[in-house]
This record gives sequence, structure tokens and C-alpha cells, in this order.
Amino acid sequence: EGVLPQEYTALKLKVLEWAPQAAESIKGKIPEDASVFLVPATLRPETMYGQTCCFVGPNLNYGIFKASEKEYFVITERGAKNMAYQGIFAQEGVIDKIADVRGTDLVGTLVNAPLSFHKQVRVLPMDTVLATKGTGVVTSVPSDSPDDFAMVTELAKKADFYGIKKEWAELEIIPIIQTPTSDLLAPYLVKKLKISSPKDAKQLQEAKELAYKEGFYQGVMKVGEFAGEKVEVAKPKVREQLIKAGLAFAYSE
Ligand code: A2H
Repeated sequence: EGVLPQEYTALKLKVLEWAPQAAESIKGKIPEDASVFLVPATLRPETMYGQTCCFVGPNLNYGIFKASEKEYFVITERGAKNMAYQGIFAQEGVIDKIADVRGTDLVGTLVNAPLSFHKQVRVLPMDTVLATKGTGVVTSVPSDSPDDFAMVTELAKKADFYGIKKEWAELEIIPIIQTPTSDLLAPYLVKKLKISSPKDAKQLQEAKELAYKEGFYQGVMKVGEFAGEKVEVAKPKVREQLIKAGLAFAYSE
């Protein structure tokens, strides 16, 4: 972790249908006219076209926090504290948790993924999600994130073990960014470095660094409104567009 604050983009993934256990936990606690969002923090807003699922840590604790009269966020307590003090909630400094929910109980929830080719994606488990970073929610872009690609591959391989439907982990991976080596950089690097599971931490770290550098400095957008533009140039534009549309907001830590 660096000394400078990280400037994340927090994306609003609206809940369309709760997994049964989560539905039980929140029963009667949210007003009929309010929306609930899973809120992942990302450093790569320009890749949001390629979202295929949304990860939570199955063993982490999440809360449902009131952000305003009409909006509630599913995030960690830690994320909620940061947001409260960054003036993101309607009442600055006030943390209003209306329910607790375990990560594992969120698995299977159907959410809307802003900007993605896949409009609706599922919440899936990822053991390596850290409680100590961001919101504890991570949106999955397997085309450009080696961690995400390794995890969706694992989930598709062992769907029964993870208690999910195989098809939830098998959404098509669409190329988003062209680099000198590939237009599916994460799958390319995972194969090249012979990464066989999300537990190959050392190789994944290497893949992550390579993907980040090449994607950021040499990548060109293949899709979306900024197709043909360099990633460096498109990144802030996509971010601004999402924020203006009310689909995301700035979050830092
Ligand atoms: B990134 P940094 Cl396409 N635990 O978003 C584990 N990982 C987390 C997290 C948590 N609590 N919160 C956020 N992250 C992930 C997109 C992406 C990301 C791509 C490529 C690389 C990449 C789609 N997933 O990150 O330690 C989120 O995944 C590579 C580092 O603060 C977030 O951006 O630098 C990134 O890690 C933030 O990590």
C-alpha cells in the first residue's frame, strides 16, 4: 500500500433479486420505494464494459447501510465508515446500518452491472477479497484482471463445491482493451504464467503488475463511447460519465 490516498471509483450495482438467505435477513427493513446496491471499489473504471459477476468474501460480514432516503448500500462496516466521513451519505458522519448479512448469504443475488455488455450479473464468492480494503465488494472483469479470471475459471470448474450454478460463472468474456500482446490480457497472462488456481498468489501478483502496466500505458479501448482512444485518456472520461449518470461516485482511502 502506498502513502498517497487511492482514488477509487465506487460503482452502484442495483440489486434486482436477492439470494434467499439475504432476502430473509432484510425482510421488512427496507422501504418499498428504495433501491439497494452492491458497491464495489475499482481502480479500472474503463473496464466496466467487461463485468461478468460481482465478488464478495464468503466469510466476511457486510452491512446494509442507509445512504439516503431512497438508497441503501451493501458494503463492509469499514467501507461505510469511510463513506460517512467522505460526505457520501446524505447525513454526514452518520452510519445507519439496517441489517447484517454474511458474504455467503449474498451469493446468487442478481445485480445490474452499469455499462457492462452483460446487463445482469450474479454475486459470487472469492476467498481473497480483503476486509481491509475498499468496500469488501469487487466487481469482476476477467478480460483484464488476472485475479478475476483465475477466480471465474475456478468457480466454473467447481461450481457444486462453491454452491453456485455453473452458468453464473460462465458469462462470455468480451475483449475490452487492445494491447500489443493481446485483447484478452488477463486470460493471456494467466495461461502464460501457468496459473492454475486463485491460490497461486505469487504468479498472480506478477500477472497483476504486468496487466496493470501494459493495460494502462499501452492499452487502447476496443469498445464503448471512447473506442480507439488510449486507456490513459479514456479512463477519466469513463469515470466522469459514470459519475454524471449517477451510476458511480468517487471514493478514496
Ligand atoms: B480492480 P489496490 Cl480490470 N480485496 O477493479 C481484494 N481486491 C480488491 C478489494 C478488496 N477488498 N477491493 C478492490 N479490489 C480490487 C477491476 C480491476 C482491478 C481490473 C484490473 C486490476 C484491478 C476489476 N476487478 O486491480 O490494492 C479491485 O479490482 C488490480 C490491483 O487498492 C480494484 O481495482 O491497488 C483493486 O483491487 C484495488 O487494489
